[in-house]
Amino acid sequence: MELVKVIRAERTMPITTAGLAAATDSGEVVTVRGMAHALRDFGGVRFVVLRRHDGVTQVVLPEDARMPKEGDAVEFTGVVVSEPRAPGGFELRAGTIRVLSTPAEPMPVPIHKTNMGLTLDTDLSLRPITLRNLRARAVMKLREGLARGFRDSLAARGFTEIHTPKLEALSAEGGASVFRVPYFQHKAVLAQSPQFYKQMMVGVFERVYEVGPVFRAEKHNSSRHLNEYTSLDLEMGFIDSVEDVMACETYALRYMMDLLRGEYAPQLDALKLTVPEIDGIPALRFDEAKARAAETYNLPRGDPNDLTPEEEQAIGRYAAEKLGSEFVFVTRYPSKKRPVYAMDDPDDPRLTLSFDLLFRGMEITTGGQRVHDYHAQVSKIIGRGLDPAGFEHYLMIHKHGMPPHGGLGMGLERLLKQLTGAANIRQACLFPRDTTRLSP
Ligand code: AMO
Repeated sequence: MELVKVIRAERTMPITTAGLAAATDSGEVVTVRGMAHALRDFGGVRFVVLRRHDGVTQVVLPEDARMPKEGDAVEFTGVVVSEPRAPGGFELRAGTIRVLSTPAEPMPVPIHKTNMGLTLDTDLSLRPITLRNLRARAVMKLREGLARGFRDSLAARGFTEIHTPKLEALSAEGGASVFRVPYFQHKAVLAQSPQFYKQMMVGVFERVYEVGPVFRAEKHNSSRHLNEYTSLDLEMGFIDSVEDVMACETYALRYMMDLLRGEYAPQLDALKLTVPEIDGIPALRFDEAKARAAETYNLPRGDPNDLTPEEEQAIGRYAAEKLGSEFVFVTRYPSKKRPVYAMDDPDDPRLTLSFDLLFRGMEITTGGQRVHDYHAQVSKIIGRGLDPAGFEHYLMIHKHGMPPHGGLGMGLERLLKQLTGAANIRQACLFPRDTTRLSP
C-alpha cells in the first residue's frame, strides 16, 4: 500500500507565485506548470508567458527547445532569476520543457491581449475561453474576494452559514418575476430569494447568512438585471431597529473592501481600480432622497413609490458630491412597493422600516426589519389580498415565537459591476443567464 502524502513536492514545485518568487537567485532547480498564455520571440530570446492559477510567470525557453503552442499545458524546469522587466520582477530560465497537453485548434480570439476587442455577445458566446483573459479573470477573482469577505465578516460576528432550497412551493418576493417549474405532481417555483427560509433560521441560529443563486424571471433585457444571480443574504435576530441591519451591512462592506485592498492588489492593479474607503455610510429617507435628487439635478419625480434608475443615479451623484460617499442608504420605502414580510413604520404605516443601499448610483441591496408578531403578519397578508393558509410554514415561526429581526439581500453581480465599472452586469457574472442565453 502506498501512503498518499498531503502535499507533493512543494519545495521543488512551488504552488504559488510567491513560493516561486522565493526561489529567486537561489540557484535551486524548480518545476512549474501552467498554460502557454502568450508567446514572444525576440529572435535571440524566446519567452513563454505562463498562466498559472494565481498569476503569470515569464519563462525563458531553452535554446534548443521548440516553441510551445498557445494553449499548450506545459511544464518547465529551471532556475528563477531576478528580471525587473518581468511580471513580479523574476523569470524562470528553463532547462527543460515538457508539453503535457496540446489544443486541437488555435485560439479563436486573442485572449492574451489586454483588450480582446470583442463585442459583449462574442465574449459571452466564447465565455469558457474568454474568461482566461487576464482582465476577465481578475474581475472574477475580485468576485471571489467579495463573497469571501462577506462570509468571513459575518462568521466573525457569530453568524451561521445556511443553504436553503432553491425549489420552493411559495415565492417570497411576489410579482411577475417568478419562474414556475413542474415538480412531479406539484407546481414549484425557483427561489427569488431565501427570504422566508432565512427568517425561519433566525428562530434556530439567531444570526444567519447565505451566499447562493436566486432566480428572477425578468422579461426585459437590461444592463443591470440577470435571470439568475448570486445573492448575499443575511438575517439577524434581536435587533433594536433597522439601523442595526444597516450598521451590519456597513461593517460587512468595509471588511470586504479591506480584504480586497489587502489580498487582491494584483487584480486591482491589473484593472486599475480603487476600492472605496468605508468609514460610515450616509442615510437619507426615501422622500428626502427623491426630493434632493429632483431639486439638485432638475429631474422629474417619477413613481412616488419607487426610484427610477435615473433617480438612483442622481441620488448616487448627490451622495458623492454633497455627502462625500460612494454609498448611500435610502430608508423608509413606501409600503406599497415592499413585500409582505416588511415591517411598517409605526409612525407612518404608509412607509416601511426598510432600505436600499445605492453604490455609485445603483441599488445593490434591499433590506429591512421584518414583521415578527403573528397577528401583525397575518393581517398584513390578508391586507394584501392573500390567503394566510398559503403561508402556513412561514407563519409557524411567528406563531411559535420570533425575536425582532431584520436582514438584507445584496446582489453580488451588481456590487461587482459597480466596483469594476463594467458597462453591463453580464461582465460581472461567469456564465450569465438572460432572456436569450441559457448556454454556455
Ligand atoms: P430585492 O428583490 O430588492 O430584495 O433583491 C435584493 C438585491 O438583489 C439584486 N437584484 C438583482 N441582481 C441582478 N439581477 C436581478 N434581476 C436582480 N434583482 C435583484 C439587487 C437587489 O438590491 N428578500 C429581499 C432582500 C431582503 O430584504 O433581505 C430581496 O430579495 O442588488
